[in-house]
Amino acid sequence: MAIRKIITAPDARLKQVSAPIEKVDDSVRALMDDMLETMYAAPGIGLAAIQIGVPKRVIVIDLARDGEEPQPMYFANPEITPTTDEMVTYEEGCLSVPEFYEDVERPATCRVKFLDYQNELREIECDGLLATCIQHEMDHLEGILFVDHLSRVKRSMVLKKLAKAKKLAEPA
Ligand code: GNR
Ligand code: NI
Repeated sequence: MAIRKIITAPDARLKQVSAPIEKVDDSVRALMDDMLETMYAAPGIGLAAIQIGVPKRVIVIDLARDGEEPQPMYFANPEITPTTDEMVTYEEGCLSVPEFYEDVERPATCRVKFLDYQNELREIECDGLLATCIQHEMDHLEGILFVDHLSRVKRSMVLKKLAKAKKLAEPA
C-alpha cells in the first residue's frame, strides 16, 4: 500500500468524468487499498479515485470516529438513486478544496448499487452522514466539486484563493 498525492483545485483533472471499471480485480483492490491509506493519512472520511489522479469510478469511505474500529467501505461503479424529497444541509469539506467548509444541501437518503471489494453486486440504503458523503464522492466521479453547488461568487472566491496559494507554493 502507498500514500498517494491528493490533487487540489483548481486542476483540470478534477473535472474529468471517471470511467467505469470492468470488474473489481487485484489491480482495482490495490487502488482501493492505496486510496484508503491516503484517505486515513489526510485524514478524511471519503475519497474518489480521481482525487489521486485515477479517472476510474472507485470510491472509499470510512465514517468511524477517532478511537473506533475502522469501518472501510469500498464502492466501484456506484449508481445512486435518491429515496426521498427531503433535503438536508451539511457543512462539507473536501480534501481537494483544502481549508474551506460550506453548507451544501442534498437529498437526505439514497440507495446505492455498487460492486464491493469482492466484486459482489450490492445495494444499500444510506442516510445521515453516509448519504451526504456518498453523494459528495459520486459528484467527484462526474467531475463535480462541492463548491460547484455554491453561488458563483463563493466558488470563484475559493478557487482564486487556491490558485494563488498554488502559485506561491510552486511558482511556474
Ligand atoms: O473528509 C471529508 N469530509 C467530508 C465532510 C462533509 C461532507 C463530505 C466530506 S468528504 C471529505 C473527503 C473528500 O474530499 N472526499 O471526496
Ligand atoms: Ni471531496
